[in-house]
Amino acid sequence: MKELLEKIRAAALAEISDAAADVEQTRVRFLGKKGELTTVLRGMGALSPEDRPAMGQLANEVRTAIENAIAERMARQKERALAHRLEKEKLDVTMPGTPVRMGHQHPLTRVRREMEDVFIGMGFSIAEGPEVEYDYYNFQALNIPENHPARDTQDTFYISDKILLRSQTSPVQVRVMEKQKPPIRIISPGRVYRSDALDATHSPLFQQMEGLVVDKGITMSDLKGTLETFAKQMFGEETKIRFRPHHFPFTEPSAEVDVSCFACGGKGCRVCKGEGWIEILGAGMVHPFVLSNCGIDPEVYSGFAFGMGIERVAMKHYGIDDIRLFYENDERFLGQF
Ligand code: 2NM
Repeated sequence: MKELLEKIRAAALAEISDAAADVEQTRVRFLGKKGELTTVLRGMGALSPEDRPAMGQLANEVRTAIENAIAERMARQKERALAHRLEKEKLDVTMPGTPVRMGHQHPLTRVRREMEDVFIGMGFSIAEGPEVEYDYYNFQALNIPENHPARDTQDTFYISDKILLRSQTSPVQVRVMEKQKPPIRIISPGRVYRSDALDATHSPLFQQMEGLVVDKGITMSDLKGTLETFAKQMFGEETKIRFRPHHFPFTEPSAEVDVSCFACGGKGCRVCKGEGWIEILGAGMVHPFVLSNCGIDPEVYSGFAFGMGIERVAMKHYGIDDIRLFYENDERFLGQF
């Protein structure tokens, strides 16, 4: 029996140190219920009482040796598996990242926000309204009845007889005047529509920013001061403004407003086409009819209004000579801003 136990020990240890062998199978083969060592231990009862203690001790030694060898091998296996995993999952946190292509604001958005900031600085709030409008708000309330010639210069897209795409953002201001008692101090930036053929300076969709101030005692000098402050902040402290008489149905008196060319300072250059001045605005004192159409008493209140195209400001600002570039979404163009 001694030889048998030693043989079992040698066989088991050999198998455990064989890297190709499965230790679980080894454990079952020697220590399992029907394992070789277990079978020998079961046979102990047949030994004489004198031999039993020594054999029992040896058998226990063999068992412990096999168990320890298995435990050691399993621990080594676990260690190796961990080392392998760590190697595989190695992460160099100092490696430079994959560059992310960042987008940026559209040049028109940038210019619009810049314009908004100047007016917000003067105490204006931003008002918005629907792009699909009633004929009433877009024309009639603004003193442009049916068959008025201004309907031709502001020809737009009709949804029905009474509903159209707004040709200006003034309907927003009419809506504000209807709802809000003066003092009113708002700008209304947004998209407007005209059925113009697309060319370098015309687009059937463009953006406007209009402004409106209504209160007691508002005069033309408030209008001039406001626009001069805007022009200086937007185009530079040296900028001058110039009013030329004009006609709009919704203002009286009305004016077209030029700013001195910020490219040449007024001497005349390519940007201002040799004029020294650039036309960017229309403005005037809100017509008394418009005020009363909106429920504001023109005997008590007066107001000024102005409007300008955002594309035009952006084109002059960046030296862009074709409005279509803003709407073609060509990255070669947009990427330059
Ligand atoms: C312009 C030029 C002049 C204007 C008028 C009004 C309103 F609603 F108060 F009557 N809003 N905007 C106005 C005046 C717009 O755009 C060239």
